[in-house]
Amino acid sequence: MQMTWRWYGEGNDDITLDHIKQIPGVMGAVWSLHDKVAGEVWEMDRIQEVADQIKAKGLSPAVVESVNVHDDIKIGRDTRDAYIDTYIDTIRKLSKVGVKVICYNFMPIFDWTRTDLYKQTEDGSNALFYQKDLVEGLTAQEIVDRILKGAGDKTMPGWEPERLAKLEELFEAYKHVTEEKLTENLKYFLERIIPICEEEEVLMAIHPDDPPWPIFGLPRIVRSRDHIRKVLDLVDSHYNGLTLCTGSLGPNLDNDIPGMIREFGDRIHFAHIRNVKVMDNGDFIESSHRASDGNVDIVEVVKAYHDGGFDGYVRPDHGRHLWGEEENCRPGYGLYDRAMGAMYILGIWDTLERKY
Ligand SMILES: [Mn+2]
Repeated sequence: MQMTWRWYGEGNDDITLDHIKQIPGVMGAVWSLHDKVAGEVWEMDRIQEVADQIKAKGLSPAVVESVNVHDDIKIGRDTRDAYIDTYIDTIRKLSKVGVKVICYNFMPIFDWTRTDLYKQTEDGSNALFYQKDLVEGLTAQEIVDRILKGAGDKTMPGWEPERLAKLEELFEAYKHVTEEKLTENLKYFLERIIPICEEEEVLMAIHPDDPPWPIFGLPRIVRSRDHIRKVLDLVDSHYNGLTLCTGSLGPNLDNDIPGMIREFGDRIHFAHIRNVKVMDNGDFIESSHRASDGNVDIVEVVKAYHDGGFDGYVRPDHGRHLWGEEENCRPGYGLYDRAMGAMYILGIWDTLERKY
């Protein structure tokens, strides 16, 4: 298991590469060109610049999260081929600087969705929260306004104001995109990019839908064991793989996450590990990584990876905001709780490594 840390880039993240280096066990920075919207060309000099910054600190730039997929590809419009060509161009360029894994998602319109970005908890910390009846009661526009307002001046991947300004238009375009159609469009995309990934030795790792159920009538196709099996079978290549995110799959208590880790094994190229506490009414909050603090048994998760000899990349996904850091950090991406999460994961792993 190779521990990494998501980094938003120079001047775009209060947590610097120097901070990241001091977290025990972290060997890589998970990065992206965060100013790029889906479908935009990634210039080689910009890619080189960030990869060099990361390497200069002795860290690996092997994982990129994300290269976002343009809506036209997900909708299946005629214009998709040109956007796929651009995607392929980015894969080839990333390969040149040592990128081994690209994390992406195939969620229509919305990326991760929450109702509160800084929900107060009993111990005084705060965390990302999802109130089920609120999502069911509000319009998509109201949720967008709520999230963008909560984020203040911070940009958030998946929540680009420029794109979401055209919400009505986007919903109209997705009107006829059923779960089957979205799956077909993913297959079309994968059939074109996976041969290039094989050539360039870049592993694709699709991220599950968050939360793991359809919202606002939009289809979601990566949210259970059966969905994931289907996606991996669309193109049966090692390069068509998975980012297994325990926090995204976790709010559906029917998802047997350690079971999925054992089943999907070497098709998991990137492990996102975090915990969620699910309430009786279906609401959930992001909790500390500790197994007893939430509904995801993180000890079992790490043991499943260990039993399978997992040598891929992992990161503590989100964390709570502690000790006032929410003033300066992106929602879910504070320093303290994620650093403790990394240590908790490594603590379990190191214990399993011992032969008592
Ligand atoms: Mn995740």
